[in-house]
Amino acid sequence: MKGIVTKSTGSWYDVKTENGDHITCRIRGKFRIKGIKTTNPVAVGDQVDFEMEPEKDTGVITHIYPRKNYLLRRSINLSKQYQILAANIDQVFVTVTLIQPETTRLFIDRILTTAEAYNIPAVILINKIDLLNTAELLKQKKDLMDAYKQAGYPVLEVSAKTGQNIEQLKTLMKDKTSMFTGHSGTGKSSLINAVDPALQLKTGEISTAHQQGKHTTTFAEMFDLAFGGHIIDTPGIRGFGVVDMKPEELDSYFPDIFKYKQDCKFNDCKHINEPGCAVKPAVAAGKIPLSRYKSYLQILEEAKENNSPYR
Ligand SMILES: Nc1nc2c(ncn2[C@@H]2O[C@H](COP(=O)(O)OP(=O)(O)O)[C@@H](O)[C@H]2O)c(=O)[nH]1
Ligand SMILES: [Mg+2]
Ligand SMILES: [Zn+2]
Repeated sequence: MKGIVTKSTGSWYDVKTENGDHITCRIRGKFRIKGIKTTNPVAVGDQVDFEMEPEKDTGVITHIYPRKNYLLRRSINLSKQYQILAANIDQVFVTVTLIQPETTRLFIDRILTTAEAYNIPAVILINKIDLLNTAELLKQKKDLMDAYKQAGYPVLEVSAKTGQNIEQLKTLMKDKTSMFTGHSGTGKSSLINAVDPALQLKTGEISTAHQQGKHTTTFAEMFDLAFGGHIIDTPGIRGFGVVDMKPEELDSYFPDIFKYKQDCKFNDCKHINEPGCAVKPAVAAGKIPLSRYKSYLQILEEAKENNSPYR
């Protein structure tokens, strides 16, 4: 039988069948991903085959279908091993706010490069637009929207509080598997509740920093959306996976910068001060948002120092 993994505890997996039944399954034998060591062979979002165990109501996973993408995080104790957080993600919503709290461009760009590295399409959600009541804040919102649209990302302004554009958000989410990421307090849980009130996620929790600091073993969980589609929640997990960025590949995770690379004189151009660079003139001409280029330089420095905050 075929199904999709909706929850994992490390040893047991909840598998939802095509007709909607949930079967508790375990795995038999070894599954490996080429090139990386993982502590969990099966993750939420995996498409699997399973067989029922004789005279039991539990199953055994016998096959994992190839993943179109997956998110990793470093394993809790074993530094060279990874945990697969989730697989087969259609899109990640990067929830940003201009105030309460302020989300920086650098933070957004870190998530976007990570999403690019994992091959997960990203959408920028500007939440709490009901709070933008001054000309200055409205201008900041416009600048943000313009920059990311120019960089090639879909941008939607919303308010979980007033319900503004929540229907558009539902349209984007319909029949897809989505994740939400962004600073604590930006309204991720509120937005998920706004699109599907049946989910009733807790909002306004003070902070999960304590929990995160302890590296508690948390697993992702997948929920059905009443209007069609799924949401993957990763409670207590900070950030959005890990990537070891290599300086020479970083520009490939900035699609707006990468577009110009073919015109750089040197094919290993890092777009800092090299002669014949096509990226810097494009920034100067306003074809690449300056904030994106600044983020690129900052993340490049970190990648060079090999102390990337993605770790
Ligand atoms: N004014 C306003 N407040 C919001 C909005 N969305 C969420 N909030 C509030 O922001 C706080 C954090 O929301 P929450 O959903 O818990 O954020 P999360 O940490 O990203 O899941 C809560 O007090 C929410 O009521 C919004 O669109 N407008
Ligand atoms: Mg939350
Ligand atoms: Zn260049």
